[in-house]
Amino acid sequence: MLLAQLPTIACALVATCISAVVAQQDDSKPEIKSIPLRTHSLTSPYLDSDLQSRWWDYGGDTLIRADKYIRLTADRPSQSGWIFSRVPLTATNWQVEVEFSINGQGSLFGDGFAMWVTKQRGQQGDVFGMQDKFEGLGIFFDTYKNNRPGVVFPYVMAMLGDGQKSYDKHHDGKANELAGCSARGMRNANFPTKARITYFAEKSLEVELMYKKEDEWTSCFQVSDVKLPSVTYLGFSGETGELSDNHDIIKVETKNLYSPSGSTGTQQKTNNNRNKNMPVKNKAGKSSSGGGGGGWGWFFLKLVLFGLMLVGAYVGFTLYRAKRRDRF
Ligand SMILES: [Ca+2]
Repeated sequence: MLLAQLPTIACALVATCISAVVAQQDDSKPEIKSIPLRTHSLTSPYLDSDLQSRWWDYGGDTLIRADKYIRLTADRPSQSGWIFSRVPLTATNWQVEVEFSINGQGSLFGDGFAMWVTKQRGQQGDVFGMQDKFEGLGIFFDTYKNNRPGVVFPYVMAMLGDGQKSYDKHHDGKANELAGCSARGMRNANFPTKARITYFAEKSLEVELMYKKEDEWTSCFQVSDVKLPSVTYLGFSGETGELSDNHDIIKVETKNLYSPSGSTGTQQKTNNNRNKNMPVKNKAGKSSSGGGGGGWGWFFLKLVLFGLMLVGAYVGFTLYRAKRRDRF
């Protein structure tokens, strides 16, 4: 009886496995998962009982009000403050979501604040409070238009520093701009303003902003082939000149991004093997995955073969038993 059903069972098994393989292959966009990075996040009350932070250093005019904000600059002239992570950002791919507030009394105001993912940390200077000729990524939330005709301010822009290039302050960074967008309404908004920065190593950098209304994200820009130094710290800084504003960081949520199948690169990096598991975009624009290729497809193929082997063994055994029975 069971012997008669065997072909049906075998077919069902094979069909199930094949459909599983097909389903896996159809899923071309890899699923991205995330793990919060406590070491690079900031949330009220920001400080521990010793008025210190285990994971962050801060300096200059930065003032922390435990129930409210990290104030990089107050609404006073010639202020400059910063806060930087103590340990390097070890995720290969990451996302930083920062809630901030730029607010003040004046109808003329400036200069703005910056987010940094740089080799340097906490070195004061005149690029939104940090030193020029940095190495890595600077994202500038520029509220004062020095000289950029035809561009609406506030303006958000990214610059990749190589340790040599200068930030062109007199033209609001135009000379070395990677990408940027205008964000009118970002200052003195009556809801939480946010920025979300997503980086896939050597693949893409995206900046999204929330400044038009609450819970509405606007894409500022997305650029490809961005490569950051292997050791970087996450930081924020702000600066005022003759004109001023409060530049407040309210909350920072940093996540390590990874793909469970391993196709987007996972886990942590060390200085040397940072991108070992990354699909690297080659010049032809195709992705090639280093090692561990085919994963699920192979697994199901092996499963099918194993299933067929079991079915074969069972058929053989049943035939053998039937023959033995015939003999007696
Ligand atoms: Ca400016």
